[in-house]
Amino acid sequence: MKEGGSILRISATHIFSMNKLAPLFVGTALSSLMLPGQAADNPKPNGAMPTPQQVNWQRMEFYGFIHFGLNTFTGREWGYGDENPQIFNPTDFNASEIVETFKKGGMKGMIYTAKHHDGFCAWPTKSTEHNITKTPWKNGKGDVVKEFALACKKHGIKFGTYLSPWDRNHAEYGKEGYLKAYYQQIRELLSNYGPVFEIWFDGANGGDGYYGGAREKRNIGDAEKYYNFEKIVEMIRSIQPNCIIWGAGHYGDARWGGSEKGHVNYPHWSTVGLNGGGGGTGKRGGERWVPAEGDTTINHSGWFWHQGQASRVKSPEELMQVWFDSVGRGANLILNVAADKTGKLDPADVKSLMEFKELRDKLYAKNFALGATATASQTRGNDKKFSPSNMTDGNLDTYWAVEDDNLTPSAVITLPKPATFDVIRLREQIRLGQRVDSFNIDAFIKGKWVCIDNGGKTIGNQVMRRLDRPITAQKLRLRITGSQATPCISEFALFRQPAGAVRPSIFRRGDNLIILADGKNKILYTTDGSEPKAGSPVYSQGAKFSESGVVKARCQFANGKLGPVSQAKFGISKTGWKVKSSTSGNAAAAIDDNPETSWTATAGVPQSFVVDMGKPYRATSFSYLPRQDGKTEGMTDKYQFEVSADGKTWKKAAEGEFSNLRANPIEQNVNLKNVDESVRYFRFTGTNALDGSGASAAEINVFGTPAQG
Ligand code: FUL
Ligand code: CA
Repeated sequence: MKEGGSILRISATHIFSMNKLAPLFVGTALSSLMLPGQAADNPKPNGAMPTPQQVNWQRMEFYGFIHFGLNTFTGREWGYGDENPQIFNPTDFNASEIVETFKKGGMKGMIYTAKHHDGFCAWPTKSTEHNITKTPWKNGKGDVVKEFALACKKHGIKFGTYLSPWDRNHAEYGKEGYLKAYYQQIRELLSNYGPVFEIWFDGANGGDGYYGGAREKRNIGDAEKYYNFEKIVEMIRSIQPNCIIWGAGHYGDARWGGSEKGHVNYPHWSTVGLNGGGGGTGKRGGERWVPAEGDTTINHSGWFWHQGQASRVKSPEELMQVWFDSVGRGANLILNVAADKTGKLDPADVKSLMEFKELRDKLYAKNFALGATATASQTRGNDKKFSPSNMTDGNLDTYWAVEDDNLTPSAVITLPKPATFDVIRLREQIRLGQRVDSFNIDAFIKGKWVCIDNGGKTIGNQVMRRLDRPITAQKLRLRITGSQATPCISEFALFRQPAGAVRPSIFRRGDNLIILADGKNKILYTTDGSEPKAGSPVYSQGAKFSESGVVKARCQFANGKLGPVSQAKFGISKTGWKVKSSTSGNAAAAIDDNPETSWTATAGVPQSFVVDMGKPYRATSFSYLPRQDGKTEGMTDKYQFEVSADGKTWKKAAEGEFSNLRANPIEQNVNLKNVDESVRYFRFTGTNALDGSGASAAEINVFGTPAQG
């Protein structure tokens, strides 16, 4: 790829000379040259192309995910498969209410986890006993899938389903027998609940599980072969040809965005190669059209609902960043909002979802380029059908095109009146494939062209480019600087981001509490979990906070009004902590408050370290942050946590599995059991680690209160 600055210089001179020498490029002159009845052919499709179903799906942009099942009641992210269905008994589940909330949040559909890795089927399946009929909920007569499907129909959004291939409950998992059950589950879900817009085949296959009591590790080898996705896809097509198949190895219609943060990479391609998935970037010129979906949850605590997660909800501004990094790069975004044990969404999540919607509504309130007139360096066959004004007509089906051998055309749009904007959105006509490699945007400011974006790479389904600051102009120029085949551009739109809410950022260094806002307004804060209000303590530099708990803060503006609340959860301050011993590795790195440094033990498990917290606490929970450097070696996925008052006699306070670290290496919170006395020492042990290495930890936190007396 060329360096941005040189693209800028070359193209600027090119355009200047073009303006002087070639008055024919003016649009009105063009149309007067057109001969009646002259019609140019459509450009030939380029490489891999989407199916009509994929085009419709890519235009959905945004839909919801809901994780709700046995894990909701155990607090786990991955159930082992031995959970008793009797624990599933939501007291206030109302599918219609949930779907209505999703719809109000701007979601065009929702995907429900009909079966997660624990194997529990939330509908009365005939394929396994481990299902909803064995629960006390509605006396075993309920059907969560049906209720969601009906609610989606009622509220006019699309229904989709997640059906985990990995099944930690099924006795035959890994063998032929399981497949029969699994295919039946797919058939039931696609035959009995109306149209399913998307079916999700999760790629996680963790190995060990209950498996009908065997409690062992099962290796399925090549997942694509074992599940026989080729056959599965054939079956799905025969039942619901419009269903988008997510995952499914080489046979699916849509792919993972590459992280569970919802982000996809830029440049970004909807195409992938014959042999690879394509991950978050896709493959330029790839042979298959398999667009990406960015997936993430609205809450930092995970996919399922967890006790106390209200303090870990993502702010609307964080979600906006996710939006630009997924939808804004041409992928779809699926956002999870989990239901709790009562069957309701968490009010904190819902609040953020609605504020996120408000921010998007404000962003999209006006497309300043709509109805702009346009001229171009070339128009295909001088045919009006391919006019550059197709980019500003609000119709995604019409597009501007040039001759086949022209890979670097440019077009100028003139807005109805000058506008101030800071987001530029472009789209290619993806029905003809994805073509553009790079582009620049200029604005005509004070009598000359100024490049306002020289970093444009792919366009594809869509790209949203955010400017560092708003620009006011009436004339804009799009310069395509590289393309695989003649570009076909269907949209050139301009928006203005809503003014950002002043929401403080909260940190802690040692014992020092640091709360930053815009530097102009007063910051009110609390450390007891309550909402700061008029009269709450005013933050000033030097404030200390050494306990564990939730700090909340908001600005109070000159007119007395209160700004939006931000929050951060802290463990017990580690200033008085010391590593007492470790089996290997530098354990101090796991208690240095720095997520970028990690304790990494030498190969082999178990590996452990002991910390002296300096004084006794009533410890209630601890958290484990896996290594954050993008590597998975040594991530501790099975652990033990012991506590001691004197560093000599130990008591096990927790043990278990950290699930899903590979795809989603977020902080893991674990409640401690049997801890009613003072805890001064803890021992963290990694009993199993990913990828055959020794254990590791980027950070361990402990939550609790100083012991009394
Ligand atoms: C992952 C799963 O393992 C998680 O539990 C979750 O369902 C997420 C959407 O996909 O791979
Ligand atoms: Ca660290």
